[in-house]
Amino acid sequence: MKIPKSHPRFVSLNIREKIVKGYNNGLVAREGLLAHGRGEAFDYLLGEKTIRSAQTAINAAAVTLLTAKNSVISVNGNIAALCPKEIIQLAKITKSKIEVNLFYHNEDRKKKIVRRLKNAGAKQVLGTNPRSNQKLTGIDSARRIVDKDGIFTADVVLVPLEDGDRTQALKKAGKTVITFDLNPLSRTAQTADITIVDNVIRGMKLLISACKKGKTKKVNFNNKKALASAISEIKNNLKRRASLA
Ligand code: PTJ
Repeated sequence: MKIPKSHPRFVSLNIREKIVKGYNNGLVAREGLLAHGRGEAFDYLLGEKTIRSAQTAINAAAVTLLTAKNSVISVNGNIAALCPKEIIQLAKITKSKIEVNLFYHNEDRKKKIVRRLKNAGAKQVLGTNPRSNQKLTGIDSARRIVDKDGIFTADVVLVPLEDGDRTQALKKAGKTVITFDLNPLSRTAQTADITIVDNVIRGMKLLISACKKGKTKKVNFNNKKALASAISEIKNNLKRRASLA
């Protein structure tokens, strides 16, 4: 559907169209549509803007990625549909590997995601060679299968829009976990080392800009505090609306 520019919800509806197109092209799981809706609701409550604590998290994530020994960007269907070009750009700047890892396991969808990433400029995409399979412990879903040259041996993993179980499994395996999650209350948000409470559509571009600055000096970052700020932001937005109602 072509959204008229004059529509007051033009930006949000356009992002939604990207997910719907991704679903129609076989990249996004049906459940990915629901996950997106949940994200939309939280984005609405956050005021559909990058809040200050998210920018602080982005700066911390940039330093962490730039100083990692072996960083990996994990890609699922939603991310492949929303920001494939940004994934490639970020991987190049931070010398990260790219690995496709799906929650709703489906080989055909995986192939389509790999093709999408390669069309967007990726040279190598891990997670497709069964001979490289390794299992993460402490997780039952298909997501426990990871690439021995990728997530399995990574020190830093960027897992945008992740489920809580795998974030916990990655933490147990000793990885530093960075995530994008619009829901500051989710288990992933609460478990990761650095949670960027922002829409990936906005946040990924800002993360690329922060990485381009090339700063490698560790920044003081406390994830619990950043999450508390995000929750306060939501509370204040609601209070403001409630007082006008
Ligand atoms: O492609 P697959 O099979 O790997 O499946 C991907 C999904 C996203 C369906 C799967 O990982 C899943 O079910 O995720 P959850 O548990 O629903 O978590 C997704 C989280 O991402 C939720 O907390 C949403 O609020 C959040 N979210 C959704 N859209 C965005 C987002 N966060 C940032 N930016 C978004 N655009």
